[in-house]
Amino acid sequence: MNHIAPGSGAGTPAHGGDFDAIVIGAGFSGMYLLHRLRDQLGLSVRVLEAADGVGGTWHWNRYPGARCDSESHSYCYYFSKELLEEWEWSERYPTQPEILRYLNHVADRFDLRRDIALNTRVSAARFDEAANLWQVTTAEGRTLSAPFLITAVGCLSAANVPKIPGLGDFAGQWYHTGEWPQEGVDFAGKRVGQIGTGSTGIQAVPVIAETAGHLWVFQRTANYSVPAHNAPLSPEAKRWIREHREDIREVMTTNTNGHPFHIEDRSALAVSEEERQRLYEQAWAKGGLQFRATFRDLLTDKAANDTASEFLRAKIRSIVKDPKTAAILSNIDHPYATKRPPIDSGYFEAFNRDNVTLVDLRAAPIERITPRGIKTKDAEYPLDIIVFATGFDALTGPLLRIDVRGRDGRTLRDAWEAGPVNYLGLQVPGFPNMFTMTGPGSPSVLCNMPVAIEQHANWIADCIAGMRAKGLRRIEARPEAAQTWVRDVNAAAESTLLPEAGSSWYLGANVPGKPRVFMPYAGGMAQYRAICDEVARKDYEGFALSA
Ligand code: N01
Repeated sequence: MNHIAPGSGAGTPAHGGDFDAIVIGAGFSGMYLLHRLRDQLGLSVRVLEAADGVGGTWHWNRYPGARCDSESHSYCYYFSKELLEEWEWSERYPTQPEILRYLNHVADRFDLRRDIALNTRVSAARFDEAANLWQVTTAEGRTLSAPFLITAVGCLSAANVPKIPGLGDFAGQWYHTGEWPQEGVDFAGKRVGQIGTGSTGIQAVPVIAETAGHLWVFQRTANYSVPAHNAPLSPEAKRWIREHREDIREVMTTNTNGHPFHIEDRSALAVSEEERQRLYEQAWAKGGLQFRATFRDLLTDKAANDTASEFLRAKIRSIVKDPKTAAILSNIDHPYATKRPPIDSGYFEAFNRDNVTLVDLRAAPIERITPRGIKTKDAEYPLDIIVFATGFDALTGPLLRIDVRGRDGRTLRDAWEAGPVNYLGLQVPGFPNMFTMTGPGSPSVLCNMPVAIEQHANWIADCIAGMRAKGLRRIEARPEAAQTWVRDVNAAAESTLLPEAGSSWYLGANVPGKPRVFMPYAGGMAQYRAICDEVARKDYEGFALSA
């Protein structure tokens, strides 16, 4: 069956387009949107997906050690009671293969595949104002149309391979973690160089080290990490999760971060030194992202944050046996959690292995890649394989690599030249009927993603349903509402320590030439949800609606 063509029996919708809605991307976002729009609103929908399978992030990120840093019972859909009841996670943090199995199960369970066109990369999308239709063009040159376009392209899906001179001459193999070959990579006995020590790199190092002949880890910015303490879920844990689903959902949907825990309502500075250390040790022993929640002011008060940062630096020094390596790993230039805090399974311990060496790029930057390996200012490292754990052109990158044109042919690249401008992270002025799922300006990456995704998909679906009920055909963010929102997004970031991490991808700092703007909304998911609900209640205040 040709999944690009309208489904049989669909007929031509009254608006003249091929479908009622086109969704770009079949990850967590696109799949839930399809279910919401098709099965609950009765719309004809086509999802266009570049990969040869569903899963988005979890299709592409197959690098060694890939697993989610959210706990499994929170990293899933909550919209369906039946789905929740029939799926059981096996470990505290789900591996990439297990998440991909889950998403494939969802695709089958809700019969989604028949409306998903795989191997279909969208290259351009243009709004035809007279027809009130988005014309969406694929890389193969086919064009489809629909009044609504929803981008569900992911926040971290445009791989960032740094332009290091000489890469084309490298005689070995190289891979980016976010575009990992499906057949895997054999590191056995190989000389491997890994560039990057973010969440991905920190997951990959201990696993690559298990089989590599030697692994050189090229570190530019040192990073904190807290142990994940992953383990299989015990029968008791599984039962507890089963019996507390509603409580878990309640916590996840009412707190600031979408995770199944609350941030403790106490200041790090209001307890004695002894008590503080006891609480940090307790959080360290528990492990995971919850470490951030030990005190309420870790992200708002530098002095409070210093106590956590110093605790974690001391942990690195106590784990890593070679004092020089420990010093480079713990020489961290930003407050804890102002970059996305990684969690790990034996990352710092890996540097105690004979076959792992840390290379300090702050002391001797990479000059070029040679046919033999990586050359820094000090030395050349002969390598068989280079792993780029160098992250992504986050949030705006996945949207801007599509040639999106709104009213009057204006490009999104133009509209966002100085950084993303939108209203609620949902719509860009000048781009009517286009919604951006978990785009910049929404909590997205600062929230447990499935929670952010369900909130956005529900809001968008309710909005479209409301429009149809009233016979409205067009919705567009007002420029003044977007300007105010951009100010609010900036103000929310400024009220935290988050902008203090100069090299953060939240700021776009990892991509040369990208505007330095704090992109996600840092005011918290609970507040954001309330704002979105209020806007809807006030007949979509800040949006222009027309028939
Ligand atoms: O990417 P990153 P990531 N030369 O941008 C370095 C999510 N995630 O893929 O900091 C040398 O964080 C760069 O150095 P610096 C999660 O949201 C989720 O690790 O720019 N080094 C940094 O060390 C995460 O935050 C899970 O100085 C260069 C690294 O590469 C996001 O994905 C798991 C360089 C990039 O770190 C991105 O994480 C994993 C250069 N030219 C990831 N360019 C889950 O659990 C870059 N670097 C769901």
